[in-house]
Amino acid sequence: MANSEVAKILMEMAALYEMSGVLFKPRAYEKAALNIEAFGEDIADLFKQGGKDALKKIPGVGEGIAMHLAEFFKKGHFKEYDRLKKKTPIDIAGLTAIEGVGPRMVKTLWEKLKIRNIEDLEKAAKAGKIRGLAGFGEKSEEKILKGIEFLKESGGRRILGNVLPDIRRLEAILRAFPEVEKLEIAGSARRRKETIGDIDILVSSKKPESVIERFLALPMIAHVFGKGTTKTSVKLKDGLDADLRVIPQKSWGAALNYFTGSKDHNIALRELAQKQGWKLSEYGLFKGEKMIAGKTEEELYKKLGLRYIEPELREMHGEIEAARENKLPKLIGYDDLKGDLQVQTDWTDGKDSIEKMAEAAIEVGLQYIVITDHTRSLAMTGGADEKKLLQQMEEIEKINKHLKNFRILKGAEVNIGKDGSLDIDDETLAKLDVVGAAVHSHFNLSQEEQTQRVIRAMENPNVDIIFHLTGRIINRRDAIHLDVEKIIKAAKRTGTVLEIDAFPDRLDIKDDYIKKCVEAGVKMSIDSDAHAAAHFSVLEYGIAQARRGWAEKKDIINAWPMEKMLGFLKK
Ligand code: DGT
Ligand code: CA
Ligand code: CA
Ligand code: ZN
Repeated sequence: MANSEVAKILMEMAALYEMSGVLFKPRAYEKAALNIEAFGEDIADLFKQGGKDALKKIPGVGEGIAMHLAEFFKKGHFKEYDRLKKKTPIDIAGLTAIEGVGPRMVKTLWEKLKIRNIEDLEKAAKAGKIRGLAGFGEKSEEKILKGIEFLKESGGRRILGNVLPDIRRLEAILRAFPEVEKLEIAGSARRRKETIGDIDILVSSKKPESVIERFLALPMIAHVFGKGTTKTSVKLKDGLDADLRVIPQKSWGAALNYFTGSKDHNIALRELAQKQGWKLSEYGLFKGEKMIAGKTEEELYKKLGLRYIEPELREMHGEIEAARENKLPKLIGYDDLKGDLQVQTDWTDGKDSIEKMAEAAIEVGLQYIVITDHTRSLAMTGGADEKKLLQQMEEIEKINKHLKNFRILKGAEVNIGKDGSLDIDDETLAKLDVVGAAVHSHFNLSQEEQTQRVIRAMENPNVDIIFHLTGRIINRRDAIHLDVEKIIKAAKRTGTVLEIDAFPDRLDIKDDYIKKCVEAGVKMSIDSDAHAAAHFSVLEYGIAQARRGWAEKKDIINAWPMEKMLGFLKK
């Protein structure tokens, strides 16, 4: 049971008390919840070691709350919570997850319309019952329906690439506050996970209360869940939750490390500290009362006998051992790509011309791109047949004549049929510089059939790369069933490259598979899958994914100069 989960339950109790009209308790529970969430030790452990009295060491936790928590840790539930839920059987967490819905609104909805959960609310809104309530109108009714729709689509977690630009805008605004000394976006966003549950903003300042006041006055704040003197939790207007924590500068490194996570990585570090008889918390590394490290993350790792571990690696995939033995990878950098091997144009379903895509690629600092329009069997995209491909090759040669220090290479995204056959003849494929092949249909075959199908495509001597191997779309479509071990072996045997598709909702292949490729010596590419000039910016997410999979420059063929990249491909 994580501290954050315990905090959530106490937060819910605060809201339940609020609805029953109880005085004082809502604030007290809210305060305890915030302190528990920010507490340096796992409070379930704390209870195991010191019992109920140990829990009272947590600020804001008195006899009453400690008693409830003790009961909770022993039995998995507790009477007071059960009683409140029975009296007010409302899914507060669910309802407040909807954009624009806060506890006060939940209270009104319950009192006036007996709305208990998202389904009730959706029904009432569709029946036009919300607009009649005091303080609501047709607009708020519409907004609630939109919020519910969105929630259903995303399952609550947001795709990093869809929100990171907004997060960066918010970051820039906060950095400009005069009281802010240091600022970093921590949590899963700093680890560059595919999806994030919320944003964790860490600030160091001598005036925490002013920082919080300014933050809460920003126009993008939709709702305030809780507010303390050094911490606040809010919902932003775009539906994302954000936690802001303000700490003194001397604890910067320890706090940044703690709030970056992952939680399991934190726990492993804390255990390393304990083995030395030290104590690690978000305030620092302590020997008795004395702080011995924690002003910077680098210092903290060093003191614990470790090399510095990049945030993308902090997932307990072996990084602690590797850091101790100085065997961490030298991760591919965010500026290391020289080319892009999957680019669509207006010859098929892309938006922009070949020239325009080349100009945009030059703009972001690339030296080469491969044009890889879809092929014949994807008729809805205007997929190319042999004739159209040959025409495009001529066109590319013409454009290349006008370009300096940049090359457009000829390629295609060939479709893999149900049996692993390709929809373009070998003679034409042999004329292309780079051939990518991909699955775009028959997603439901058995693992055996699916694996054989892809391996057959790899065995074609013209196929250089498998694009977006598993076909998954995050939050929308599951991966096809593949025996990835077999695929990696076949890739090694045939010299086929596996792509990391950088589109934020693909990121296919995922980090675990990337790590397996690295270990097996299978090479990969990081491609934008751009369908418009603006899309080259997504390469960043593909690089992040590669880093999460421990990839170095040597593992990624388009981090190499063009000649070396071409030299690696099948002859
Ligand atoms: P998310 O938001 O679900 O995408 O994932 P995170 O990793 O951002 O998790 P979050 O926002 O709940 O907490 C931010 C960091 O704070 C987390 O990565 C590690 C740290 N943290 C939170 N709760 C606990 C806890 O109970 N124990 C420990 N050791 N660390 C925690
Ligand atoms: Ca988070
Ligand atoms: Ca958080
Ligand atoms: Zn495709």
